[in-house]
Amino acid sequence: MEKETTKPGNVPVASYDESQIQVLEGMDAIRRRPGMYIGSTGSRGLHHLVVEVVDNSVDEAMAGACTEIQVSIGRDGSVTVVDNGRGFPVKNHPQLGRPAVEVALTTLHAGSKFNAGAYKVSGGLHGVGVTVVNALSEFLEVTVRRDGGLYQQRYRRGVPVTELIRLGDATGTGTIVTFKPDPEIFEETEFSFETINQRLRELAFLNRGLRILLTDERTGQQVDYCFDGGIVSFVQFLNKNRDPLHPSPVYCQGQRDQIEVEVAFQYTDSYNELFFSFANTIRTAEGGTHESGFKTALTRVVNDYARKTGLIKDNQANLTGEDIREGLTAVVSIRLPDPQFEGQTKTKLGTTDAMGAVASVVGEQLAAFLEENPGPAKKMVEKGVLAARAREAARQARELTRRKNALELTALPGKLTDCATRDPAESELFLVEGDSAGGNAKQGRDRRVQAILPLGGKILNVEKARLDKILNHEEIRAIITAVGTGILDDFDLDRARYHKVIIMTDADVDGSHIRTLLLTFFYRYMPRLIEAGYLYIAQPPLYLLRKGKQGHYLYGDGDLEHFYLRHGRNGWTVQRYKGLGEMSREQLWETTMDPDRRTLLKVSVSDAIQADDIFTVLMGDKVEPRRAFIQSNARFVRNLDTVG
Ligand code: 0RA
Repeated sequence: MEKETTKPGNVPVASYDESQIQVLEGMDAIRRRPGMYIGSTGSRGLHHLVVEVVDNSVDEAMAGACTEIQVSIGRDGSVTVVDNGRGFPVKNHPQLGRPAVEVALTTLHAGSKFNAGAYKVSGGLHGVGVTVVNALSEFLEVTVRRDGGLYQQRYRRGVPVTELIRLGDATGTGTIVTFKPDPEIFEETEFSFETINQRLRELAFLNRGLRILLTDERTGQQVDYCFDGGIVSFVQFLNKNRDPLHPSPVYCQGQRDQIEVEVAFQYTDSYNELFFSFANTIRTAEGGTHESGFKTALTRVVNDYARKTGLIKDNQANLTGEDIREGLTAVVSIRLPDPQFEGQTKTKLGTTDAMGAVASVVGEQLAAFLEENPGPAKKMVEKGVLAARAREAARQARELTRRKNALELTALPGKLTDCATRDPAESELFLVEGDSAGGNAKQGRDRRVQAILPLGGKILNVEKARLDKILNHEEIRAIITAVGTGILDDFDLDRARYHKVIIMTDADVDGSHIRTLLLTFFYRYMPRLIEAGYLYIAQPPLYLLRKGKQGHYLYGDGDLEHFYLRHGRNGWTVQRYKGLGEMSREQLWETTMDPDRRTLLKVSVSDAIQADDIFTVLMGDKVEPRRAFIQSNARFVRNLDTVG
């Protein structure tokens, strides 16, 4: 890099040619290693570009300078983001002699904002800024209304192809960015309405009163968000398929030093905890200090209240945090300058002061709320007391699920036919529907690396049961012991006995029901097993076609039609497999179990809210949403985001 001369009286030395060379080099660096800046060049990285651009507009909203953001997905594969913020500055950068907007879009770490101290999304977690979007776009066009004019500039793969042109006069301020991700860089260039929609909805909840519109010009689909209730609306939205224990969410809000704190929560009759936390609107999936601050304050204040009112007696132990959070849906959102992110995925807030700030705001305001609202207060405490009782009952059952020493190896379920190897990395556990299919699988398997656990009886619906009942259920206990990791807080991925746990059920209604029950169980009790990529769904064939010595398996629903179109019906006989039990052990091996020939779907949960919705609706108490959901049940596995 050329050094700038900053001695007083000196004219900046960088000529246009020089800075252009630097831009070319900078863009080239980003394009050569895109993964370093956006994580991946698949669908995730592609959508990351949209987030980067929108975050700049959200920063304007957080600065109080923007009230509306419009996003549209174009038919040509582009995305346009329009805001009514202050607009990118257009005046020449004092040292570089180029328009500030051009500098911001062509220089890494130019820091799109020069105003220190403001709460920022951009430059936060992702932090790569709009320069990276520019570099990775076939074209990008920025249009600015500012200083009484309308300005525009175009770039190709990050390099300016026009000057910043003043198109004419304009009133007001704002920015429009249109970009088209470069197919030379991205393997996947098709935007998902749902993915963008989810993030924009979340942003609208987190920025009370900010209007966010999304239009998909490919389909005409459109949404328009503006939540005057902010995160209170967020909690109500999360609870839309649950039954709340008190009419409206509790809301606490305040500021301690530089940290703004907002918390909203509401109890429901479910047994799950649903918790979302954010720092500067960035989702902190791994939690952190703000989450700890909330949990500590909640536990302390609820226990204090319960003692004071006699709901727990002097000789009784305090409720634990886990007890108190049963059925809790909560959103914690804080804003702070310069947040520190830690953890494996950099989604854990590390800023120490956030703990005290949240604990102080919640401690003070929740205590007041409980005093003033004895009805809801009693419901919250009673829920915790019931959870505590269930926990006590569960304790013994739970001990059984721990596998810490060799002795407990003998406690492996009797129905498990284990594999020979003791190396989890190459071990696979098949959870097989039905004893007869289990028998075939046992005989057909590769006994060195494949273990079989047949599931005979009914699988319990974990969505409708407390922990003690779940842990007393034979099939579930067998699964927990076989997998070896433990569950919930006892979960330890390092104890996994298999790095592939494969659900193998019939391709019929019962089979899909059992699969859903199992997925629900894993999602609620071993979510990190899913995150680790250890959970799979086997794909048994639906049809066997035969003609003389030829045989052909078909796996998809539409495949039969497709096959006939290609080969004609002539002489082929069709056998439809209704269940795994109808296949011989050789057939089961060659179609579904043989690592060299099978297809497995890996289960992944890309969106926690959507996954929660699916399980609450499918497995919960409310009938009407379930009926509506099942009508579009074909989308189920796709919604779970299973990938091949
Ligand atoms: C730099 C400084 C200022 C605003 C922006 C950039 C800005 C960037 C984007 C990107 C999309 N929308 C945007 N809106 C604003 C602040 C300028 C001032 O203080 O007036």
